[in-house]
Amino acid sequence: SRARGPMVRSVLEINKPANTANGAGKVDLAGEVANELKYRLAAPKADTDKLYQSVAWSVHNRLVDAFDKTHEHWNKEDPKHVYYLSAEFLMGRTLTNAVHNMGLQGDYAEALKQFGQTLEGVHGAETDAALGNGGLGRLAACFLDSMATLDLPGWGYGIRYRYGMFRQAIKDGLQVELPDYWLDNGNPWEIRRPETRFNVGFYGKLEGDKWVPGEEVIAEAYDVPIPGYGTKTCSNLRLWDALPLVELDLDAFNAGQYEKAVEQKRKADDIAAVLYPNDATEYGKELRLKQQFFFVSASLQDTIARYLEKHSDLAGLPEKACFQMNDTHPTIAVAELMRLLIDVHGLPYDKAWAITTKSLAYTNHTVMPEALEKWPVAVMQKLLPRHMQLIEQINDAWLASVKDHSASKGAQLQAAKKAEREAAAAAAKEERAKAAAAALEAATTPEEKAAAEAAAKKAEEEAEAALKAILEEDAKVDYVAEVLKSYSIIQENQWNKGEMLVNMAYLAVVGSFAVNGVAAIHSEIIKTDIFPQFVELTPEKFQNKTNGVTLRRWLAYCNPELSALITEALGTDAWVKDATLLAGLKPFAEDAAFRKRWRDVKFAKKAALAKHIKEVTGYEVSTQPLFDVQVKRIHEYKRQFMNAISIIYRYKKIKEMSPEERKKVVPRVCIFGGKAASAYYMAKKIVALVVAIAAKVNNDPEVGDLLKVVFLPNYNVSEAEVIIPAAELSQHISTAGTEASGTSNMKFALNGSFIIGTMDGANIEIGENTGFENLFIFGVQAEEINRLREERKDFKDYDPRWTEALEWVKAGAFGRADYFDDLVASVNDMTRGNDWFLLANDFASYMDAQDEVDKLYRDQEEWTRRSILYTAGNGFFSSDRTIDQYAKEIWSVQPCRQA
Ligand code: NBY
Repeated sequence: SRARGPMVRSVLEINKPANTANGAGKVDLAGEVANELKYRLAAPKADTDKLYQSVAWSVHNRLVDAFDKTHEHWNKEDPKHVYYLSAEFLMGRTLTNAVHNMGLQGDYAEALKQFGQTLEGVHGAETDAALGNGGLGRLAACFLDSMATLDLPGWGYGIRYRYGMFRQAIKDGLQVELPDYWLDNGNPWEIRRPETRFNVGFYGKLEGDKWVPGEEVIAEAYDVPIPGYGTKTCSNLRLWDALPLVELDLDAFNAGQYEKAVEQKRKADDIAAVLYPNDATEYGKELRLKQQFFFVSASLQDTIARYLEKHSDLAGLPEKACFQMNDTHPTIAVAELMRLLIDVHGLPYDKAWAITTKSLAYTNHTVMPEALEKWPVAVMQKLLPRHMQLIEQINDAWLASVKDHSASKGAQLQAAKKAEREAAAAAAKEERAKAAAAALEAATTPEEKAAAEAAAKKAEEEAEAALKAILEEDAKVDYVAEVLKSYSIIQENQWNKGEMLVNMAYLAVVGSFAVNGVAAIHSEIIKTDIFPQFVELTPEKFQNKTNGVTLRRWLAYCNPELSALITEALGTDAWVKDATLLAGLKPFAEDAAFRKRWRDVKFAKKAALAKHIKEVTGYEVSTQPLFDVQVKRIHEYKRQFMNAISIIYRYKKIKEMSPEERKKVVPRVCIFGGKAASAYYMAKKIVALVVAIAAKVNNDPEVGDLLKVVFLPNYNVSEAEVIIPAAELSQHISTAGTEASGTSNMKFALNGSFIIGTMDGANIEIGENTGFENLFIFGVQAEEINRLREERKDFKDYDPRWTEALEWVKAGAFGRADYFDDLVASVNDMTRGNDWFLLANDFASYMDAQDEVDKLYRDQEEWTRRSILYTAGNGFFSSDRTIDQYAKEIWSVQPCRQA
């Protein structure tokens, strides 16, 4: 846990009698905090930790009030709700956000004065709630904030993991993973609901259609109140904990079978124990499917139970509830909703299917084939036999419905193939005729002429026979069956013939009324590359909802200095709720005095980050250089390695320069952060390389402030809140077509940071909003990737800068040459690796873009002018806009606000 702060004041001085309300009917917050300190925590000393907890518990009370009023109102009005089903919610800290959203910052600041403390002072004592991996989980958290702010009746549903995302530390230059004990000091932000419990079954057998589970656990609800900004609305994130039906089997215990006595408890404990720390795949892991089914089943049972308190006919469910499935992780909901409607509530299959497909919607977050979940039928059959049976039934009905379409499409394909073969044959025939004529022409003797004629005739006969054979082979191909297969939810594993898999994305598409991608380019790619056959049938199902981020956390609260400046310039703080107002900053970009103040704020944020860097890494960095940041999960497709190689080249050049030349260098601090999945071999090597570069460069007296490299360990929401406001340049350099959207790019842009990036994900829309002339765009476009990957096998066109830097790593300039060998080979040795993500290919244009960055940074007035345009131009990326679109275009959910 965090370092303890200094002791503030003796509790005796502040422990006034606990009165809860003062004369004006206002709650006496200081008294309440003192009460929490004394009675809930029984704390003898008001140190920073204890004071944080006391304040948090006091805020908890305010949240409960707001929560109860909101739900009373919604209960009375009975509006349609959206339920955001997500295996991940990356909430970060709550105190500052809750206090500000509820407008209580002044009151709590006042209360804390009596303890000699400030809100900022206790903020750091809170542990992050890191129940997510990266962008997908954080998006879910931003969405909750916007839903509440827009007064939309909606809840999040997920799992109360006892251990969230692992804590990353660097030991001997390598990443090590430590467990995240986030619940150690209790959790003031949740309300346990022992009265809200549902049973969830697993395994067992089928007796006809009847499922007799072999194992059962209890799902128990914990509610996390979600206060909206500038509204009384306080919605809910309901997280499920897993409990055993029987905690202790006393008979077994008494018989001395101690393991067996607690077996049920251990099994239940496993379900809600850990978040899978992989942001790409967890192929085939039974416990993961167990987690998914566990929270989906509990959430659906809970919703149906609440629906039935007010309504009797489940046919009306789609008018009252919409379930948004966050990626494929909760898509077992398709089968579970069917099961609940048919097996538990006695509906016929067709009616159940109509309800299901009107209630579910699916968001896709990835095009990486390995990240589209496919569950082995064998695993599904064992863990969820009834669901497997239903999925087969769903698939059969689905395939029957596309039979006619497949027949005509198959016939078309067959005819097209035949025409293609015949056209090719005709062209070849023409070629042969020309060659034969030439041979005849060249023949001088009658013997030669005869031989030429015979050869031509033979070639002709052979070609005709070959065509006939090919056409016969083609005729044997069952095109109709091939087309039908392309629609099947159950398919053979292409890497492991014979193994059958359930394609969860296909199940989601078939079971949903809407499917969306998360940025414009991504929504197009899923239509052309991932689900083209489904688009043919129901184009209207496919939508785009470009991601957004909450401006409360990611601008107003993490950058109060910039916020104050914006509010002053615009003459209002209404931009916090209506981000389009940020456009009003544009004219200020032309105002030199304003630019100076803008720079001063950035400078202050850089100073705060420099201090943080010193505290956690020991490295001392100046606040003068350009702060260049790449923070995100470590992945080959995100290409941190390319960034690292460019830094190595920069370093090498600086060392080779004369003192005169060095004076012209634009100094940089290159900052990295991000976790590598524990089993991701290459990602871990990338972390190690960056750490090694930092160790060498930062201790090289020849380089001094011209270049510093920092790897900030344990990148998480709270780290991001310190890093993003301080960035001047941020890197979003994924291979075009691989990053679905990205959301940190939006946060950086809103905080006035430039973007160096590829034409990928939301970078493109940020370019459209900021003006592409203000971004540093490089690299190939998504449409070229397939061709280039084909050609990469004989790629030789290495930029000399690339080769020079890589040779240096290979030669051991950063130590561990053997350890880095596979990493280097992955991008630079076409026989071992194959540079799948095209680092070598894009390197030259990346370096050129970096030169442009340096050039512009030398002109601080122009740099600042454009930095202002980033903030002014990107109000579009508020998650309020995104959620408004979801509500109107997918959910059909209306605001329900208390007077
Ligand atoms: O979702 C991210 C995308 O990479 C990013 O481009 C996008 O902006 C963001 C929000 O739409 N995806 C992501 O974060 N995915 C995961 O974290 C994830 C986690 C687990 C698994 C797969 C993906 N899994 O299969 O276990």
